[in-house]
Amino acid sequence: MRVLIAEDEPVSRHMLEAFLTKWGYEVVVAGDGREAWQVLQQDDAPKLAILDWMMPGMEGVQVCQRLRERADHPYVYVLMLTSRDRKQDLVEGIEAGADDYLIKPFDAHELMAHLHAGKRILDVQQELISARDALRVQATHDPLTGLWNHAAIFDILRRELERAQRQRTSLGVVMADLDHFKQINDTFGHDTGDHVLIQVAAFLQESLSGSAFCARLGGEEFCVLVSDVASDDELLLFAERVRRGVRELRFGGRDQPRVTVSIGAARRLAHELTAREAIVRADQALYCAKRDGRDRTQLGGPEAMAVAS
Ligand code: GH3
Ligand code: MG
Ligand code: MG
Ligand code: MG
Repeated sequence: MRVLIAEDEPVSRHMLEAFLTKWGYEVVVAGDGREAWQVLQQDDAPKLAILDWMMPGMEGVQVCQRLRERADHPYVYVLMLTSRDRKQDLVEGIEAGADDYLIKPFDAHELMAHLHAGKRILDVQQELISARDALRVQATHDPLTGLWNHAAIFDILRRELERAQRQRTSLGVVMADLDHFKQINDTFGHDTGDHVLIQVAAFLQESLSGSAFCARLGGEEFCVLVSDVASDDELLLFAERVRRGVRELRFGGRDQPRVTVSIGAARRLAHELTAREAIVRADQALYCAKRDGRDRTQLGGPEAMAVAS
């Protein structure tokens, strides 16, 4: 674990550094408050800081105050060192956001115990953050394929539409539904069906450029959002690449299943459609692709009725 030591007094600083290094901590040293603040602003800054109260330039309390004013940064646990033992000073330190304090001079065991307490709190906090991140992933991703889920892709769609509007670009909405998928389950079993869904999802993800998002809407239906699509032809080209790619996928096994996909795609020009309208338009095109024989791409929209198969 990395620990910042900010102490202007050289003897005290060296002593702290020697103890912490001996106890297995990785130490970052600052000779005054400004230097400490610079270290704490870096990416991957230490999460535990020992700050001397009295330092030239910027005092430990001020560093602490600045730390607590920042939003969206990992929490830094602050152990304040002070030689002032007046009650009012300690209150001021804690009010500034210090988590703990030690009054100088202190002995090594005391310091060690306080560091352990800090580390314990940081560990608990890390567990909470990991649990929160895991919940966030669960809430926004499909567990089988790892793609975005239905709710998440609608949020992304709204965000991307706003961005497209600002930048006056257009956005492509691609709906893809596997053909006769029920037969795959019926013929090869549900596990093979799952395997096919996972492989199709992986293929979709591979086909995407950096500015595309892919979701499993449910069952055997997928949605891809493609940002900055210059023309209907470009969108059709992308959709066709997906359709042909799915057709060529091989899933292993002796009587290996083959699968095709029907695609409906719509391009949303700036100011033209709401999120719902863009989805409906792509969905209607998908319906037409199914109706007209499956394994084909249909472009939706009043002006574009291109079809490929
Ligand atoms: P169409 O070409 O008209 O789309 O026919 P289809 O058989 O693909 O469509 P239908 O809606 O009749 O059936 C979809 C099937 O997808 C039925 C359901 O059992 C299967 N399915 C849905 N979710 C899963 C899943 O998570 N795993 C597996 N293995 N199958 C699933
Ligand atoms: Mg000092
Ligand atoms: Mg289907
Ligand atoms: Mg379906």
